[in-house]
Amino acid sequence: MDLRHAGINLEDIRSGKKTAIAGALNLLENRKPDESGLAAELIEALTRIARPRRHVIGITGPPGAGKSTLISRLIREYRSAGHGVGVMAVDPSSRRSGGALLGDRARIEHDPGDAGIFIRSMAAGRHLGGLAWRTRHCLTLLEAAYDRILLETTGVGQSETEIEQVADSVVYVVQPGSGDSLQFMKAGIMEIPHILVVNKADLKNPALKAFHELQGVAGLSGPREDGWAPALMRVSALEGWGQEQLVSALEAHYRFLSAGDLEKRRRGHRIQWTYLLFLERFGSNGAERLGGEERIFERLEGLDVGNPFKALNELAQDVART
Ligand SMILES: Nc1nc2c(ncn2[C@@H]2O[C@H](COP(=O)(O)OP(=O)(O)O)[C@@H](O)[C@H]2O)c(=O)[nH]1
Ligand SMILES: [Mg+2]
Repeated sequence: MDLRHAGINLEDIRSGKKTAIAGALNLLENRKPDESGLAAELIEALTRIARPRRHVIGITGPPGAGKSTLISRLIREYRSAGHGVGVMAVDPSSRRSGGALLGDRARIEHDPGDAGIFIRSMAAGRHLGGLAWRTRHCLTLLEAAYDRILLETTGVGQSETEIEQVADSVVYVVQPGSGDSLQFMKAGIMEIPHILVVNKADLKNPALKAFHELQGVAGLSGPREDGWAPALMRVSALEGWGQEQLVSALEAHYRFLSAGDLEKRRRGHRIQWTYLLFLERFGSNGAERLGGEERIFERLEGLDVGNPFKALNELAQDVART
């Protein structure tokens, strides 16, 4: 079976036809990497037609910090600047109950009739373990159809480092009045976000306090290894102010990356992705047969990882030779 027979139309995907994108997403989400070559073929084709000026933006932070509300604001900013926007929201399966400061979960607001937006929610719980490569497959699809791609993940545990492995730029949304974020920052995650947003600045004092504390942490942690100076700002996603500043900071970071390490960073992401596919297919036994994680990454450094499935085949041959 080929893509056309599977009902996949690349032209329609590229031009943002929602039914075409939804169909391709279903194919990518439901197929395991070792099932037929169809998903591999689709990824290959999508990689070829990826938008050259695309920007993949990860938005993370604790539950209730206002990420979805902020994304609704970003969508409006990007749409009025003429960008197409693809959004993927990975929801943790268990909802933490609100409290006055948290409130209820907001939906991402958008005009469903707008052809320039696509929003997909994924429950993290349903896909335990497989989430990592599924996220990448779906992002690759959005990268073919839109030039601004937003990925919402909840910043608990592993997800900060995970988002670092898929996004060009990482935004951390701070929940004022919760010590959590600060603890995270102090624990060394400061290296991950390129932009720190204290949301709910309409709440005045708690937001100001969080802002000043973060300024302190940023001052202490010194310059980042990559030379980027993290941007720190206050916004109110609810009242709708500050998001222009966030967009400017994101554009500045994209220019910074484009002039430097963007391609290198994306290649690193694909190496990571190939490794995840490898683990899915061969498990930790397979990894041991090839001499362990570090050796596999060394091997991947030398391979063309433009299409992770092709690189995976190379590794599969290595395994067959052991
Ligand atoms: N006061 C205030 N509340 C906000 C703001 N942004 C979001 N909220 C509220 O915080 C709650 C959680 O927002 P949501 O966007 O779902 O947070 P997420 O879990 O990080 O995606 C909702 O009740 C929002 O209305 C803000 O800027 N100010
Ligand atoms: Mg949310």
